[in-house]
Amino acid sequence: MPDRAWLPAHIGLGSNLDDPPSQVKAAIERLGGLPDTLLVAVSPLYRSAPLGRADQPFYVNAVAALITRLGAVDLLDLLIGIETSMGRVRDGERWGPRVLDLDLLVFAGQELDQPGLRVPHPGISSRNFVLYPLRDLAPDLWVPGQGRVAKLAAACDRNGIERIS
Ligand code: A4P
Ligand code: MG
Repeated sequence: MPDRAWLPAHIGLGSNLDDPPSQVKAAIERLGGLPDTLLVAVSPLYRSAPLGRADQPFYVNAVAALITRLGAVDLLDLLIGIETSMGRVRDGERWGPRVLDLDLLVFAGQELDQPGLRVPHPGISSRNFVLYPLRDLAPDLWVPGQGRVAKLAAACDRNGIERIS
């Protein structure tokens, strides 16, 4: 059987508990250790106002670019494993505070909509904390069904975000 192809994937990282910059940096190291996967690039870190409940700390966000021979489902399973191993507790609250959130933003130009996995990640086009770091890495990336990253980033709200590294 031929080897599986290496495919590009972009991962969004977010944290707003327990020293968020350290959480994001530790998660980036874990991404670099995933099987059948190479970490290609990491964006600067951004500090961003919370989307969702306002009475939670600001977030630190970043984006990592990978190439991988894993499929999207296996990759997401491993991302959820990293979240859990780094102490993420799921209490059922959507958009609540978390030590680490890893979102599979874009995967090899694919559009997937299945239980537990939607790609591109549904929130991309309205979120500056995703689009700004993604633009730093891949301004020409095409987000299926939404458009080119640089154009999406230019169109989204500039408030509540600053680059911190
Ligand atoms: N899931 C489906 N598709 C994906 C995908 N492409 N990537 C499923 C990751 N997960 C995906 O996620 C719920 C379920 O989504 C998972 O079981 C997975 O199978 P979750 O992480 O448990 O819950 P959540 O993160 O609270 O919900 P959701 O809707 O994914 O929220 P988001 O979109 O991740 O937003 N404000 C700032 N400033 N910065 C942030 O990073 N993040 C959030 C969470 C809210 N506010 C924020 C930030
Ligand atoms: Mg999430």
